[in-house]
Amino acid sequence: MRNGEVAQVFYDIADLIEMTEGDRFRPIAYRRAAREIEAMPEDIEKLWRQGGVDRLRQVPGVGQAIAEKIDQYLREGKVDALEKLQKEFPKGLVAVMRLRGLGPKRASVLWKALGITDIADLKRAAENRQIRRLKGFGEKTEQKILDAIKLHEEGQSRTLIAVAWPIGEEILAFMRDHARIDRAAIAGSARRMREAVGDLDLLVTSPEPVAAIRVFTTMPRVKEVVLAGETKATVILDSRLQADIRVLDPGSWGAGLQYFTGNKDHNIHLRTMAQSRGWKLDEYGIFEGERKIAGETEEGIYAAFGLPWIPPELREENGEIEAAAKGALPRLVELKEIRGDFHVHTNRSDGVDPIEAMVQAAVDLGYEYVGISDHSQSLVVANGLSPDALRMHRARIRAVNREFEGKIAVLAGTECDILEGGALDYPDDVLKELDYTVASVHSKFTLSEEEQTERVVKAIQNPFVNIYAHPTTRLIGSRDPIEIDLEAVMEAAAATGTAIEVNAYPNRMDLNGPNARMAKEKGCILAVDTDSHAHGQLGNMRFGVGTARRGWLGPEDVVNAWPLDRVRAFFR
Ligand code: DGT
Ligand code: CA
Ligand code: CA
Ligand code: ZN
Repeated sequence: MRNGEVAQVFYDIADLIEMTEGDRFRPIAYRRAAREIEAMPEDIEKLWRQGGVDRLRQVPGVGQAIAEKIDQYLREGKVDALEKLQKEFPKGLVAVMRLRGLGPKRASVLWKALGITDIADLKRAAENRQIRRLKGFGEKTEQKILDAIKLHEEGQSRTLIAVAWPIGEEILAFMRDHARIDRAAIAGSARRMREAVGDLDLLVTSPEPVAAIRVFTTMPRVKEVVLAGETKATVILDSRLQADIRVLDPGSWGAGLQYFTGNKDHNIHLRTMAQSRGWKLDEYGIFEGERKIAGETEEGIYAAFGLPWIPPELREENGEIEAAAKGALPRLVELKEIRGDFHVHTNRSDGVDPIEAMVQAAVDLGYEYVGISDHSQSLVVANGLSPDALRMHRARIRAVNREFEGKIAVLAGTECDILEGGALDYPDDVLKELDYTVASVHSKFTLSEEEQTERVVKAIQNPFVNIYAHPTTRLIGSRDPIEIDLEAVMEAAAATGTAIEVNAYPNRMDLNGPNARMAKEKGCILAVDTDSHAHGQLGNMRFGVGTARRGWLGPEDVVNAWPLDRVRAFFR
């Protein structure tokens, strides 16, 4: 299926149009079509063969102009409009434009004045102090550019969990199909559900280790074999992600799983405990002299120390071993306890799918309820709704709710922008007609900490606001958190019965685990939401739950683990 390839053409066109500083709505239209093509289950090439341009035009978001470009791409493997744009701008300049604080205008100045065509050029120029000499840039901007490059490089060196985890599962499924594999698991930071991972650590047991390693190093996705031994190997995949594998002896499965899950500090703590008992702990087991005390199961490793099994998400050396020793580990929320999702966009604002498709995806996940929260009017780039449009949308949501009666409850909400001074983007009499309101910041990211905190606290104090979403607005690898006093925000939320969000959109993961734990300690209730913009994204809930678990949250702490009547009472 070539849907991904075709979608990429339109993502590229959208990026390059932004460089031209042309019509700001055209990139939105191209990206919408790209997301639609990416998400659709049918093979776009097949549709095209069946019915040509006319059939393509039936794809949501695809009009005549886009359909003709798809047609050309599938016939000739190229699109004139894209080639024309690519002639106008060097390819690497798009990445420069995307750096924090740059944008199309400045990227274009850097290119024209200094011949900068990619991030490597930019870094060199900044280090050689060439940028400060440009009109309108200065020394401070030069430093900011270096900071932005650093943030970008960090983002590049780690892979989002929502990307890495499915690749890990795919590899293990491939191994099971092509080698004799008894047990298999994803370990490392992915098992601990870190929001981004440095590499994938995979563990298997097999009666034929050498054959298993050969299957691993010759998988279709492998771009480079870094190391291939008899029981371990390291490869680089086509996505540039590194994957390590170890074939363990069945008698050491638990010890290996524990060791390679980490994190390192957690392991060092356990090893110190072993030493003080006169034992040795390594990836093969716990040993007293020659005698093996434990190793076959992970539970057995912890039990040898008199500890209950510690969930991987807690293994960060943040007091989990002490809590386990006291019998005070929290009972963590589980994915199967999640009953709904409150942050869901449809094609009425910047999502790709109609309400029905989003609701059906929620039904397929076994949810009891789902809330629709499209963007508010000020967020023009996301096609935010005017009050009248929101009223009509609400009526549509109510109709869909009736359609799905008996299967799921559909709540009508909004993701309402918090304006500069803390006012909301809709008046109260519009908000009061909804079942709930999600409020969030999408503008003025650079306010001082004081102003930003005041703004958000004021919004949280609005009685109609039920959830404060993606609280720090950070984007992993591209935008730092806003400067905000999170403790003050959490105190305001706890005092007003406003939930704080753990947003599971892959590059947000906001709040993260430690901040979610702080929110709980401040007395807040949390909402774990996916911020889905396509039906397939509702499944990112598992990573949101992983993050909630990293925050030591139990089902009582998570509003969408509660039954609907209790949710309604909380929202009221
Ligand atoms: P990452 O890949 O940077 O996201 O983080 P991890 O935690 O997956 O780290 P990685 O891949 O280097 O190693 C996987 C696990 O193996 C790690 O969490 C703990 C264990 N490990 C690796 N090196 C050492 C070590 O030198 N000592 C100990 N005790 N454990 C180690
Ligand atoms: Ca790793
Ligand atoms: Ca590793
Ligand atoms: Zn949103």
